[in-house]
Amino acid sequence: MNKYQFPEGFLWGGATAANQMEGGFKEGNKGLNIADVLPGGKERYDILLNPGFDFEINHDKYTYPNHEAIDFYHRYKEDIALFAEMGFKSFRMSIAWTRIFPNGDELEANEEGLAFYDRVFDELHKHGIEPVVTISHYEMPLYLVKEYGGWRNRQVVTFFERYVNAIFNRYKDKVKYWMTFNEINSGLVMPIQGLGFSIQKEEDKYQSTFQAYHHQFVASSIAVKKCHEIIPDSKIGCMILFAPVYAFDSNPENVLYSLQEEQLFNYFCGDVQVRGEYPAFIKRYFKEHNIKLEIQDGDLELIKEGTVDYVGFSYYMSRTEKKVKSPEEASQGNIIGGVKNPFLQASDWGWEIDPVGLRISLNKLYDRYQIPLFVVENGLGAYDKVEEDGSINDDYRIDYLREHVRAMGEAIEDGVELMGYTSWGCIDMVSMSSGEFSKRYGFIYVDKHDDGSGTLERKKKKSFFWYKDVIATNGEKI
Ligand code: BGP
Repeated sequence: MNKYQFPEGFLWGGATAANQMEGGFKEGNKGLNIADVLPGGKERYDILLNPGFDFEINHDKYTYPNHEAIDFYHRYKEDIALFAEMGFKSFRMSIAWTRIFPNGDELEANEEGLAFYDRVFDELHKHGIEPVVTISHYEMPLYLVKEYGGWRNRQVVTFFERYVNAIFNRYKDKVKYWMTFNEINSGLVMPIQGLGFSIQKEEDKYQSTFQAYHHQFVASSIAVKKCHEIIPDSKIGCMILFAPVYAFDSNPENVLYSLQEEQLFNYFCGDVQVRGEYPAFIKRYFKEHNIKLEIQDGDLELIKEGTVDYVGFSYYMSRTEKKVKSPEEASQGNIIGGVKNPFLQASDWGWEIDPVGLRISLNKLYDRYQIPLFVVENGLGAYDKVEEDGSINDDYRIDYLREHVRAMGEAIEDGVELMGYTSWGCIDMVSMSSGEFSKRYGFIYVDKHDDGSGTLERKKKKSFFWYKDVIATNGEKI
């Protein structure tokens, strides 16, 4: 068995998002955000993928698991101590924009929100853990969604600039690793979370989507430039949902279709954020979909100047494509679609498990961009069982993670420059796509259930001890 050589200083750790773990949804003057109005359970998935959501809370019909989540807001010390016990070198988290600017368009930042993250960063540093912070992780202020139409509206760029100014200035001595928008390309299929709006009936979805993207690219470049100015020793990356696209077979039509899907979904946003310009292939797409971007003077220069230092990406699955497919062939749970891959097994939620796909992704991304990569999400959502003696024997999760760590080791051998690995959901929390607690990813079990019951007590799973060894040996013992 190969022993892998992970670089010295490799950022092993875990990843989370404020809206899925903090709870305290109205504490410390926090305003409501998109995640606060998304219901728990299977309905959430339909809402995310279909047009016409009204962004209202309806307690008669739904539950809202993100409101309390796993209460990291009050329990962060205990949780960070557990991460430290596993030996985390880094911890990926996000700042909830609405803790800092409750509505989003205020002129002054909310001191209570700023102070909360000071406490969290201080606690991480006390344990020698480097924070890796996502600036916007599916938690746009609800007020900006309702009053301004989300990222469709150019004014939001100004509000975002105010937000990044506030956090860069406040945390310049505490946070050196940043990322702009979580899974920025996901807005192509889930505009609610990524772009802050739901497509309306009469709306031209292509025009709105890509105009909103243009605003986000401008905002991302502003953030990158400001980050470099205010925190010169920082690194700021983009964050892409990467699912490599395979052609179902060698029919050239299917190969071409897969290439086009890969360009649009996997590369479009990264090309703008890493290379600093709109890629050639998108011009034809814009023409065919009658998309005419409003670009202000100076935007393209700004995009050219504000390119990222590294590519952060999430990796859960690959995607297999065919130009013409019947409903029976469709993959069951893959968010981005595609057809079933006969060589792969799927998770309980239908996500196809493909560790080799991670090695392929790392090679593809590095070949294309030649800047450092960072796997900032990867993991297995599964049902866990607490045994009578209190143990949780999640060997399936260990198997999954081991194969993905191997794939990274191989990619490093292939020559890929990889900064770190923060596996998703290092502690159980609310699922993004289904709003369930029962879709668990953690090394740490949280006693909280889909019906809202549970003590919130934390327990170490078997994978906790496995990951501790992986980190202690810098990936040699997996
Ligand atoms: C990514 C998101 C995360 C997340 C993860 C797992 O797409 O960035 O927020 O939760 O996927 O997805 P889920 O929670 O739906 O299983």
